[in-house]
Amino acid sequence: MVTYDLFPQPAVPVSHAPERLGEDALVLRAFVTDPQSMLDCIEAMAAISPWRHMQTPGGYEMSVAMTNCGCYGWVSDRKGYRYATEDPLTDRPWPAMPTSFLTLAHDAAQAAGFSDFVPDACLINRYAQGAKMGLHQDKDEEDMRQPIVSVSLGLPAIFLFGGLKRSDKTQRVLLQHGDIVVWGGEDRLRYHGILPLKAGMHATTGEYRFNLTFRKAVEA
Ligand code: MD3
Ligand code: FE
Repeated sequence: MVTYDLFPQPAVPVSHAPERLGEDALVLRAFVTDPQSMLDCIEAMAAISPWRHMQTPGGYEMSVAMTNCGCYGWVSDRKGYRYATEDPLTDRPWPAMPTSFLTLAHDAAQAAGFSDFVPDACLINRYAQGAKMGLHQDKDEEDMRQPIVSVSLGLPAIFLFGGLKRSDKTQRVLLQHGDIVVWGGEDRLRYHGILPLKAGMHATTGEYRFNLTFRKAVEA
C-alpha cells in the first residue's frame, strides 16, 4: 500500500529499514512501540533493586548506574563479573522480567533472524551526562550461540562497534530513543562501547539515557 503524508517533515530523515552493522548484527530503528510503559517498568524495578554504580574487578567505580530484572542479574565487584540470582544489595531475587519485555526481546530477535530467543537476564543501564562504557566484549554468558538484544531509550548516544580484537577499527552508530540492536552469530563477540553521554533533556527520560540488554545467561 502507498500512503501520502499531508505534512511531510523534511528536517531529519529517519530510516525504518533495518540497518546491517555486520553479518549478524542489525539495528531496528524505532522498534519500541510503548517506551513510556517500559520506563514505568524500569522505575518500578529500581524501587525493588536500586540503581548502583558497581565496582570493576580492578577497583574502579563504573560511571553507568545499573540494575537488573529476570532470573539472573549481571554483577561486577572486586571478585569479578558474573550472573547472580540474588541482588547483592538486597540479598533478594531481582524483579521478575515483565512479559512485555520478554515479548519485545523475542520479537526483535525474530525480526533480525534469530528464532526462539527467550532471555533469562536483563541488565538495565542508566547513563547520566559523561557516563560511558569502554570497549569490551560480552562473554559472561554460557551459550554464545544466543544473541543479545539491546534497547535504547531517552537521550541519544554514540555506540562504538569494533571487531574481534580490541585494537580493531571501530564504527560509530548513533543510538536513539526506541532503537533496538540485535547481535548474534559471528558478531556476538565483537568489542563495543559507548562514548561519554552528552548533556541533554529528553521529553520522556529527562537527563538520562537507558539501555536494556536482554541475554540468555544460562544454557537451557
Ligand atoms: C555488540 N551496553 O551492557 S548495548 C552492555 O548501550 C553494553 O549500554 C551498551 O554493552 C549500552 O554490555 C551497548 C549494545 C550491545 C550489547 C551487546 C553486544 C552491543 C553488542 C554484544 C556483542 C556485540
Ligand atoms: Fe556490552
